[in-house]
Amino acid sequence: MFYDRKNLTNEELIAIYRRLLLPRMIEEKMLVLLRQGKISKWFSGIGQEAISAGVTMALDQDEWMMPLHRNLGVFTGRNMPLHKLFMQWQGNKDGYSKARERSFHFGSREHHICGMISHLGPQLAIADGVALAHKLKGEGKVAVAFTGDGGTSEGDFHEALNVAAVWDLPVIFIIENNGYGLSTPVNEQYRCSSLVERARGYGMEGVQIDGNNILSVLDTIKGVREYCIENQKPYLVECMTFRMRGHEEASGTKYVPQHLFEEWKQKDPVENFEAYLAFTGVLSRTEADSMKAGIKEEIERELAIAYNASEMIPDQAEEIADVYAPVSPVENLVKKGRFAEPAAVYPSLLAEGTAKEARFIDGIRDGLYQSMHRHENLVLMGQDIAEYGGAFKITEGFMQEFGKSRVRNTPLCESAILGTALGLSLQGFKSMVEMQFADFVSVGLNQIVNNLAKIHYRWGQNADVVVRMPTGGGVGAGPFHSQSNEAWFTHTPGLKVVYPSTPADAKGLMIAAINDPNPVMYFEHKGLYRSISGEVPANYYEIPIGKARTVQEGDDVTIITYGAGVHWAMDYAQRNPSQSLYILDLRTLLPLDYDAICEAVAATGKVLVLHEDTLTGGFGGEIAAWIAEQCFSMLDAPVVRCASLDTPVPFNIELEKQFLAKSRLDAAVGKLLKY
Ligand SMILES: Cc1ncc(C[n+]2csc(CCOP(=O)(O)OP(=O)(O)O)c2C)c(N)n1
Repeated sequence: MFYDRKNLTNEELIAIYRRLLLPRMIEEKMLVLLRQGKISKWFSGIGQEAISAGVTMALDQDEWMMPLHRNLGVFTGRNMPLHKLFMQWQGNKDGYSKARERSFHFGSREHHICGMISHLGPQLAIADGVALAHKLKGEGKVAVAFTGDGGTSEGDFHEALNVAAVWDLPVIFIIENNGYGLSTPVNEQYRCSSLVERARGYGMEGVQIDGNNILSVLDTIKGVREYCIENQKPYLVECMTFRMRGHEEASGTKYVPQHLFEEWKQKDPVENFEAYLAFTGVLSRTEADSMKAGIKEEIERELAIAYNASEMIPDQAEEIADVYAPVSPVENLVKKGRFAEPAAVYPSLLAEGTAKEARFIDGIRDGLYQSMHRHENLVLMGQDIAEYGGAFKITEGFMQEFGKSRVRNTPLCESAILGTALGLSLQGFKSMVEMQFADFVSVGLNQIVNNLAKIHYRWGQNADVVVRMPTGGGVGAGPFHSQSNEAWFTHTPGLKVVYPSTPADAKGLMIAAINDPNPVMYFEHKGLYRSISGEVPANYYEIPIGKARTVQEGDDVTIITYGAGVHWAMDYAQRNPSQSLYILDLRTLLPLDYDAICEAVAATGKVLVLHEDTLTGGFGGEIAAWIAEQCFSMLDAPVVRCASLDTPVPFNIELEKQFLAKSRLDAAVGKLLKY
């Protein structure tokens, strides 16, 4: 192997060797512990260490890295205390994830490492978000994301590289091409002759290098980093390497021809560099041996600390509390009074004082608008939201006022933009991602339910992201522009789900959602945008997340509902003045206002749960179950659900009427009244 030391001093070369050697020696020890059953799983990077070690050394310590399961050298390169890493792998509470995550699936803000989720590809777009934050702040920094060759077949790879190219983001994408994705060889993964060829297709530069040569990796990444910062562009680096062990230790290597092991053994990154240092007289074999002895001792010492880690005593309250980031006291200030900040502080789009006839859409717009004034670090992202103002014109005029860097048209790639939002959050930004229609969230679902939702519980990082979800039917828009999909998210711990039904709530919940440091799914019923109006204060105020609203009190039947259902219930009450109805608007579905539900049940003892979503698995089932469990003694009748038909949403307006829960509301209330 040819090494070009350029102007590296002997001391620097020795330091590089130590960086390369340390992960190798830790791994060798871990493999022993694995056999002894002291750790449960191990993804080996033996043979690939030069990549992690070289890339990490080429960066500043405060530049974010998004490593994967074979990148131990990233973690050691950032000087993470070994005993804490060992505790992590042993599943001790004092590890980096409080024993909630395995192997390398964790991060550390202190070390600017963002942990992977098992799905691999989602790591890439997070780097886009971090790089966007650097760009917006005018900082000369890069973000780095890793992928294997297998991971390049994921849509997330394509989306992340495309966004980085289109937005001119300083991101270095590293492909570790080790010939296999688990057992599948690269010729069954892609048809291009080399993966770096793809760079040209995205409009970015790329280079293929020997990933086993530590000096090549270090020198290349140093140069690429300068290029990315100077030109404000991304760069693709394909590092050719080989995985000397199985995908993980239990899966074996039978599928790899023996001759490949023999060939790549000759290219071992550690042994070759050691030989080079000995040959050039930089570090003799004896000196190398004494360095190894020192590292061995350090590993044993740190392991001894890890073995002394405190015993796991599960604490349910702590587990539940850590699912969400605490809402900071500053954000709570505005909750003290509904109208805490006068409009003069944060300008409003509404008329001076209180707009009497603001539409639902005006409430959403004003909440967003004032939040843009309140939070200079708030970035809006979505398809066609800039010049065009969004499919429903919610952000019309925003780009002109707040600039294109904060009101961003995105390529058509929901997953990458949600990942970008998480990356922004790592850098202290807030973001709002607009789904053009709630239906399209399905192609970004993974980032929401696995990354944004779980990250705080997994390693304490919050995802300060609001996802706007224009939802619902009633206008003959067919199966893919009409769905009610809130139940996809209420089932996911870590998310908050809000669903306003009035213009004033739309504004106050938008402000609350943006102030909240957690991921909030903000459902807005499209049918309400321009069909309902009401009083909306021009002040900057929050409607607290998790608080329901009693629409009206009554004695005969309670209707618990949200969104369009609130208006169906009010319409029913108007048509049936002789009946005394209690109507509860939940406003937030996650977390639920159980006290308000209890009060509403107690008022009548007859409960109807109404929603536009389909019946089976709809959120109404959860509410009904909770009432049955907790309020049984208050009930005079079974809890009845009124929901839409268990079919996709049909296009024809008559079919859709039949589909919607509204068409069965009268019968459902009638059924309850008979008890
Ligand atoms: C979305 C998804 N599908 C499947 C898997 C299972 N899986 C884990 S690693 C892996 C192979 C990854 O190959 P590559 O990206 O080349 O990385 P390597 O493991 O070779 O370093 C597979 C299929 C997964 N983790 N995520």
